[in-house]
Amino acid sequence: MTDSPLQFELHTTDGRARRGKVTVPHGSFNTPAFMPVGTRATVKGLMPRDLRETGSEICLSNTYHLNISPGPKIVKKMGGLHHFMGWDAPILTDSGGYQVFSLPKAKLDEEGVTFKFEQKGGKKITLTPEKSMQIQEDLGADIIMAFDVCVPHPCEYQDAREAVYRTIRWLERCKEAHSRKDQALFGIIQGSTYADLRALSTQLTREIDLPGYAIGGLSVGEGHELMMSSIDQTEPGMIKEKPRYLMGVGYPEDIVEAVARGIDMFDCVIPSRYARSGVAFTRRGRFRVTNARYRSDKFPLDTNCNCYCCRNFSRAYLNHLINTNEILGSALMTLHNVTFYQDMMRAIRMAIEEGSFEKFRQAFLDEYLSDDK
Ligand code: PRF
Ligand code: ZN
Repeated sequence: MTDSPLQFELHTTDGRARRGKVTVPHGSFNTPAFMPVGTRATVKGLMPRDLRETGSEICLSNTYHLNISPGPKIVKKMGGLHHFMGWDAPILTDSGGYQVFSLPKAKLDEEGVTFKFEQKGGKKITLTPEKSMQIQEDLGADIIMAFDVCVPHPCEYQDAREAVYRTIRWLERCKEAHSRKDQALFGIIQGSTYADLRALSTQLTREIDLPGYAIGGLSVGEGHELMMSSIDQTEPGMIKEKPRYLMGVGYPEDIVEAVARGIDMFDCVIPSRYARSGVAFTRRGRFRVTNARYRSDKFPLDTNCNCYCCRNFSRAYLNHLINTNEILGSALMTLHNVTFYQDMMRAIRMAIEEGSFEKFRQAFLDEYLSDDK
């Protein structure tokens, strides 16, 4: 036994793809792993028992949103995030950095980020590395993220370079401020799409000893090819024995290609957000169930899927529910899409175990990206 809050076992590799297992205080999850996003301590539309049924072993929540409501002190008083939301398995919280940067009026300096919060009467809130650590300690997730600077795309070289150095200075402050021994702090690599900045950020980040590392700053509008080349400029410099997390990614094709490049963990709102607008993911690609052509379609969303939604309901019923804004429509669509993502992750893990990941990758992408639905 060690006193580290996180254990990573790398079971097998197949090319650059890795099959492993992460163990944290609230349990284990198999990697490559997909983490559904529960922004406000709920994956919208799913009860925790449903979320479990999708095959999800870990979920993500957000410091920024939980800081606004209900506030970290209330979550702490209610026994921590796991108890509060009724999810007893691993949880990761993001630091709030990324969410704050997408606000139009956020002001950034060396200390942190200040923004006006409209709903609280224009009250000013400042998030700093220390504040983010304090909030994340109160929330009590198993894995917490460093407070970083994520630049938009495209970004001037000098600005991206400054963000790399500031992210490192902030990471040092995060590590210094973080005191809970039962939480694993991950550092975040930045560097926009500049090869030398990615290499620099990777090197500077790995010099700070941490239980895991993330690739940030991608999936900000750069597109699939630039995302993949940026991973290629980052992954070779990352520590082999520790988990690698690609933040905010992505579409199924992004995930498969990133696994091929050595990524172990993913999170994204895509399956749940698309579900609520009536978009279903299947092995043959995605489709919009609200389309008139499904109005009397008796088939399930996906004939290959064994989720509660696909076992019991037709596309016609989902077409009706989503088109009339019934909340059950969102719930069933979300259940299906998250199940689809988790089935894909399981297939990925099995292929790596069997040494047939390359074959899986070709077959999956051929079918998924084919035009015939
Ligand atoms: N930093 C943090 N969270 C994130 C990102 C990042 O760069 C991304 C990248 N798009 C998603 N979530 N802290
Ligand atoms: Zn289904």
